[in-house]
Amino acid sequence: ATTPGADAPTWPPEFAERYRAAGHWRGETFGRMLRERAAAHPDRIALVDPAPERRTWTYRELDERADRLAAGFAARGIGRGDRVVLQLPNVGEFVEVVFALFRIGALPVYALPAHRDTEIGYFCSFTEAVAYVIPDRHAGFDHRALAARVRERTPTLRHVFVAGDPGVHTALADVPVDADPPEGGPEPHEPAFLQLSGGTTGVPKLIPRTHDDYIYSLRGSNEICGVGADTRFLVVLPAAHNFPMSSPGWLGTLYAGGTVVLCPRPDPETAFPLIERERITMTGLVPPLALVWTEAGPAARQDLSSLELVLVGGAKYGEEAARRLTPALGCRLMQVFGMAEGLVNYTRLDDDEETVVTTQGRPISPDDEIRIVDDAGNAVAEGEFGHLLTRGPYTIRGYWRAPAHNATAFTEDGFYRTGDIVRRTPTGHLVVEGRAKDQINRGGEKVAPTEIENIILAHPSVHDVSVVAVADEYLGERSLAYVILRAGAEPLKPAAIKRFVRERGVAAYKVPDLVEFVGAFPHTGVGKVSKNRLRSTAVTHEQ
Ligand code: J2J
Repeated sequence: ATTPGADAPTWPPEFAERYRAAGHWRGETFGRMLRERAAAHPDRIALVDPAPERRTWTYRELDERADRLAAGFAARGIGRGDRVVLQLPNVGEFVEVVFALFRIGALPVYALPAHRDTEIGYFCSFTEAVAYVIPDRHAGFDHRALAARVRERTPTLRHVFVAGDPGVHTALADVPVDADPPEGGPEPHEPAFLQLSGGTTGVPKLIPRTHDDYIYSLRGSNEICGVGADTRFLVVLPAAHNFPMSSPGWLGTLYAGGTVVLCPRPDPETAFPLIERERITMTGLVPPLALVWTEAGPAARQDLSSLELVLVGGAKYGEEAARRLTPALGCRLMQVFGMAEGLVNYTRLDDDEETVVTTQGRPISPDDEIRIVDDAGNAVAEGEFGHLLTRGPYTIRGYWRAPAHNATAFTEDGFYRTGDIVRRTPTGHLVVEGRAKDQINRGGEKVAPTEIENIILAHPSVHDVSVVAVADEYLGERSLAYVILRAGAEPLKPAAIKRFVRERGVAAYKVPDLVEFVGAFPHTGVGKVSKNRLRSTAVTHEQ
C-alpha cells in the first residue's frame, strides 16, 4: 500500500473504508478539534503551566494563540507538510506550537528534552526540517548553542525559535502575527506529526501518525479511562512521549474538554503540591516513578484525595509494586502497555484487582488484530507465550522513509512486529513476558544498543563492543557495555568510555550505566555475539 513517492506505507483502501464505516475514523483534524472545543466552551481552562509563575489558557485563548502563531509561522514560509523539530520541556509553549503546526499542516517531530547533538542533528537532517523549536536553557543545558551547531550543518534548517531568551536566534514570542492562518489545513488521513520509535537500530525510526488514527486512539482511551470535561490531567512525563500525549494524556484530555496541567519535574516534591493545589484527578507514570510516588505517598503532607486514577506503563510494572499503589496514593491503578507505533492496551476500570495488578491490559479497539506467534511465525496455542504482532485502526503500516526497515518490521499482510513476547489470558488481557527485540528498556526510556555500540566503536582504543540490558531493582533494566580493547591499547577506566559517549552528544539516559572490559564475547553456534549469554553472565557491581 505504498503510493509511489509517498513517505510511508499507509492502510490499504479496503481497511481505510472499514475503519471509516465502523466510525473509528471520523474525518476530524486536530486543528478543527481545538476550534470546535473553543466554540463549545470558550472560557473553560484548557491548560495550566504552573512554573515559574502560574499561567493559564482558556480554550478560546489557546485557539486564538494557535491561530496567531500559525499565521506567524506561515508568514515565515513554513507550510503544509514541512517538518519542524520540536524540543520543549513541559511548558505551555509546547502545546501552543503543536496546535499552530497542526493548523497549517506542518509536522512536529517530537524530540525529547534529553536529546543532544547526535539525535537532534539526525532528526533535522533526516526529516529536512525547516525549523527547530527549543527552550533557551533547560536542566542546566543551553539549547541555543546546540541549535547553532546543528544549524551550521543542516542546510534546510532556516529557523530556530526559542521559548525564552533567543540569543542569536528568533524569539518564539516574536512569531505570532495578528492575521488569520492560511486557508485549507491538512486532510484527516494525512500525518499530523512524526513520533519517535523506541528503536532497535542505529538511528531512531520516525512514526507518521495521522489525524484520523490518532484521534481515534484518543477517543478510545478517553472512554476506557473515563476522561471527560471534569478531568484534570497532570503531565508528569515529558510531554513529547507518546504515553503522556495520548494514553489518554494531554491530547486526550483536550479532546474531552478537560484541563491539562504541566508538571515541570516528576518528583513527588514537585508533583504532590501541584496535585493538591490544582485538584488533579489523573496522571500517567513509568514504573520507577510509580515506585517513588508509592513510597512517598504515606508520608506526604499534601492532600492527594482529588487523584482518582494513575496509569502506569512504558515498562513492566512488578506485581508487588502494583499492589502497593492504591493503598499508598488512595486512587485506582490502571496498567497500560502501549507503543508509539500504535497499539495501546489498558486494564479496565471494572477489572478485578488480580487482573489490574497481574496483566498489562487489553487493546483499545475491537478492530485491533492481535497475533501471538512462534519464531517460525505460526500461531501459538491459546495462553502460550510468543511474539506479539498487531495491526489495526491506529497502528502504522510503516515507518517514515524507511523502506528497507519496513520490509522486516512488518509482515507482508501489514502486521507490525512489536518485538514483545506476550501471552493472552482467557479474558483477552495481555501479559508482557519479555522482549525479542534488541532494546534496553531503562525504566520506560528506550535505548537501542546498536546506536551506542556504533559510538563506542569510534573510540580509538576499542576493538569491539556489545551493549546489553542487565536487571536493575529500581529501573527494571540498566545498560552494560562489554568492551574489548585493541591489542596493545592502554587499559581504560569505565569512566573513560562513559565520558566518550557523553561527549559525542547523546541523551544522558543512553550513556552506558556499566562498562566491563573483557577479552572475548560469548558466541552463539552461528558465530553471532550472544546477547542472551552476555546478559546472564553480567556482573553488576556499582561503578
Ligand atoms: C511492559 N513493557 C511495556 C508495559 C510499554 C502508552 C504506554 C506506553 C507507551 C510506550 C506508549 C509496557 N509493560 N506496560 O507509547 O501510548 C514496552 C514494550 C513496547 C515499548 C513501546 C503508550 N508499556 N512497554 O512505552 O514507544 O516493549 O511506548 O513495545 O516508548 O515499551 O515503547 P514506546
